[in-house]
Amino acid sequence: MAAPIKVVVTGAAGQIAYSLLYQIASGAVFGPEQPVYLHLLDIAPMMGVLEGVVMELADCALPLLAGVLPTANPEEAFKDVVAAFLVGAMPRREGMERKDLLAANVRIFKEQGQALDKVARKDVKVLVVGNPANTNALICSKYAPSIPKENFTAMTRLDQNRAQSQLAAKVGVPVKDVKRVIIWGNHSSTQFPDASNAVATIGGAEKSVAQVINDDEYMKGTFVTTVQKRGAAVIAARKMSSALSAAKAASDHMRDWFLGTGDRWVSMGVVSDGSYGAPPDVVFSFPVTVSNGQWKIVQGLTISDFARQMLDATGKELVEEKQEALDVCKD
Ligand code: NAX
Repeated sequence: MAAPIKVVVTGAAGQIAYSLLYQIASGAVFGPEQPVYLHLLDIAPMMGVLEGVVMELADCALPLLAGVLPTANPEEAFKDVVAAFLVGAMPRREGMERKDLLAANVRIFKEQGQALDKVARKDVKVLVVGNPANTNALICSKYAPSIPKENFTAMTRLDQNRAQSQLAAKVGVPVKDVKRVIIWGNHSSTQFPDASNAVATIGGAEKSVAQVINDDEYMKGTFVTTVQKRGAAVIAARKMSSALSAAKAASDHMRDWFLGTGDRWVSMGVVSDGSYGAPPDVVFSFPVTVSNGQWKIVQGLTISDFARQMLDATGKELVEEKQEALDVCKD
């Protein structure tokens, strides 16, 4: 069996981590042959709760779990990790807008960027889940200049999974049979869930989802708004934000980044190079493929006038968020 790898989860006493830790420690992310040593970071007042999580992990008797380090010290938490799940942040509550969260959370990611820069491996792969995820990932990267910016990503996989599931239900096929759904832009209500390239396997043949559904109003209207507002719908129903599905999406994202996608497209927030007219130097969600641990933006897709408007709107929001975040960091 391989030597254990060190993996950090921040916000380890929180609700997403409660589902995520089991997935990592049971082999769902790094594979069934890869032991993991878990570093669990949370804030000092949560150390008692975190102790309970550590007890439960022990009680799971997981063969791949080589050890656990609970800590409130970012430098201890980030030391020598190959993968970082940055989940810890203040969650959005019912009726709260993302902008309210930005100031509070951006400071956390500035500090964590600085700590990563100091003690993490230079090849660490960082996934930011804590909101506003795209802008937090950008700030984290900016404060960790010794780590390549390609190593900082933000999670839009939950949005992709939500979109895929909506289309599968609409077309009437299992979710695994829907492919090439794209989330563009920000993980926020301006995100653009784009089904124009999506295909579904129906009766053994791949068909265009747009042609099968044949309802432009659904594709540009109901589908888009349902995915954009799904997080708010879960909060309204559960009185808490998405956790089980968020943890699953984080696992999917990191697994695909480490183990590759083949020719499957997945959506990831990555530092924009200006592809598809997106603003450069913001963390923008694109369709990517991954091989040998490196993601690559899928190129050559046609952008309709409708898509152009949607991409521009979400890009504009990211540029504004970036400016707000940089102003907060100056204080
Ligand atoms: P919880 O409030 O249950 O847990 C957050 C944990 O983070 C708490 O234990 C808290 O003490 C800890 N924390 C706060 N500051 C910290 C710091 N400086 N260092 C380490 N830990 C710290 O929230 P949860 O439901 O787990 O959500 C976590 C984050 O994920 C939130 O920001 C939430 O908005 C975000 N989400 C992002 C999603 C995405 O698709 N990108 C979807 C789900 C979720 O809404």
